[in-house]
Amino acid sequence: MDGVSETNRNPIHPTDLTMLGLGAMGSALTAALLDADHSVTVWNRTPGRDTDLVARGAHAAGSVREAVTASPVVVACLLKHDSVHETLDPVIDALRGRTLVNVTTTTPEEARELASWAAAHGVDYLDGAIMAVPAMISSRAGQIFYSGSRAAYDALLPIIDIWATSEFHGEDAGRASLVDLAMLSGMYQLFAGFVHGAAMVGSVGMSACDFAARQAPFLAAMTAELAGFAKVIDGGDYTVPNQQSLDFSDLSHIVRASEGQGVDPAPIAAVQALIDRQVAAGHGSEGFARIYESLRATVSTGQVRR
Ligand code: FVH
Repeated sequence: MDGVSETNRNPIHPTDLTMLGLGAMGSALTAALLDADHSVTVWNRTPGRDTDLVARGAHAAGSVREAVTASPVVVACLLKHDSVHETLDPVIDALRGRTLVNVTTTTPEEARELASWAAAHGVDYLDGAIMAVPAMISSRAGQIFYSGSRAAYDALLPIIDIWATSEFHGEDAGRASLVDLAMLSGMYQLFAGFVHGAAMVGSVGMSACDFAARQAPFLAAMTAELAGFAKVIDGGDYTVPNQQSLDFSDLSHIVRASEGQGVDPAPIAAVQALIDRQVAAGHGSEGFARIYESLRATVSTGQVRR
């Protein structure tokens, strides 16, 4: 016997997949599966969030255990790492021999923890990081990064690819989350940059909308620079020609302009601090991309590398 008890083997309504969590995202993922004629069992902590999905053909489970035993594949689309453990720890025995696809946002370490917890209980684990909002599900515009069990990814690709463009990032279960959060880091710093600028011009009565009308196309055009920075970073040589030097990238006038308007310069001051570190280390004539070394040094060794 493979440790899957009789009741777990003969669920009330065997289905292709089970969805745990019917929030905005879980509901969108379930609807997409139903539209693609997959059979889905659903469960949500708070009752009453499955009405529409059941009307569209989903099977409502009365408990987490019933939900888990209904399908060979269990998808967890809950709020955070704790909610995954709170929901699944009590029924981990029922998950044995099945595949858990966790698309709940977690940190890389949390994803790795879930992967080893799952492995310890004979559960195949695939971690997913959703780079899309619910409205983008079922479109190619959305992306979902996966890492962990390659076998699970390959076996499930025809199904999970219904949700968005899928990309596998390796057997390290934390990698998909790392790429996801790194991209979100860039997005939020861009948003913070816009809001800081809006505060600066807001101090003289320009509306954020007027500012956005100028800032959005400008920032969109500037994203073309990313590939150039990336090439320099990957090459590791910050002296290659045709770069804006760190010395020329002195942003202290922007910091003073912000302070002069009574606006907290925190977002731009953070960039200046990264520049200052490299200039102080004697790299002022090298390219702006060298601030990468400030960031990397802090993370990797704790020792500031000169
Ligand atoms: N919505 C989005 O745009 C983003 C896009 C990128 C990825 N995220 C992540 O997806 C996970 C689910 O997010 P969501 O948008 O569905 O979130 P909610 O609508 O707030 O629903 C949350 C569901 O989680 C259940 N839940 C919360 N805590 C617990 C718990 N302790 N035990 C069991 N279930 C829990 C909640 O149940 P209930 O409140 O209805 O009882 C919802 O089903 C998330 O990781 C995003 O970061 C979405």
